[in-house]
Amino acid sequence: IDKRQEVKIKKSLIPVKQLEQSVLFERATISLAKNLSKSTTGIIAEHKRRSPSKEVINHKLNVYDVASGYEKANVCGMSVLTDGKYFGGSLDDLLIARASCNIPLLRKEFIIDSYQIIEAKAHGADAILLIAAILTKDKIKQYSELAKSLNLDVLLEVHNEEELHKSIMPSLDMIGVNNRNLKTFEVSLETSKSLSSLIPNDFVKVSESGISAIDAIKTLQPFGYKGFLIGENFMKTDNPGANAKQFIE
Ligand code: IGP
Repeated sequence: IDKRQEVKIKKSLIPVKQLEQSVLFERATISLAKNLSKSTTGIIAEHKRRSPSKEVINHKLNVYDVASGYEKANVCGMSVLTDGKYFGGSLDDLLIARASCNIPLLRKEFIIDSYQIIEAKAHGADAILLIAAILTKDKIKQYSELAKSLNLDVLLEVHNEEELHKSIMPSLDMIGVNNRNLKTFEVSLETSKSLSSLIPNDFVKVSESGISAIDAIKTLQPFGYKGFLIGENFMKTDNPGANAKQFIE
């Protein structure tokens, strides 16, 4: 090999037919939305190494330990960042999480193509995230209906009233309000509070980001929130599972 020559290995996509024939594609999924609606604490615990707002959250832990720790803590589900560019995650993380626990897994990704939904199922996901800020109403409908046909739950993420109004449709299971402003990265629980009454009761309400204390959950529950998506607060510690457990007991 000529060392001066930079060799770029492009990861080739697995054909859809092959994904559909994988063992995990046949797996019976577990409903994250149902788990949340039955729970009193409703924690969705995230695996996140880094983020655009924080270069190092945790680069030391392996996904196996994090996933089994979360399962032991009795969380309702786990969110696995598969985006590499901004969050340092991968589809391998999702596969390893699947092999490590039996709780519902959410594929946390910027979904902009139906391929990623089939890919999610074939890598062991139980639920997908759709982000209203980057999708048209038609795409939200198309992707959520595809997910439902594969028995995947859909969490639709909004930041404001406009995104919420364009998105409400029967093919969604959960509506998540992201407390983090995508432009400034600032977090405010007021976002969850102010949008709560606009979310119809047939969806499981989830509050996302910036939750760092049980008090925040207690504050948001009266607004109808059943799910709480927590990443950094757990991941910045050496033992995310043990930390999550403190939120539950
Ligand atoms: C978790 P936090 O502040 O607890 O680490 O946030 C989760 O809400 C956040 O990672 C997130 C996210 C997203 C990441 C919410 N929506 C969309 C990537 C893409």
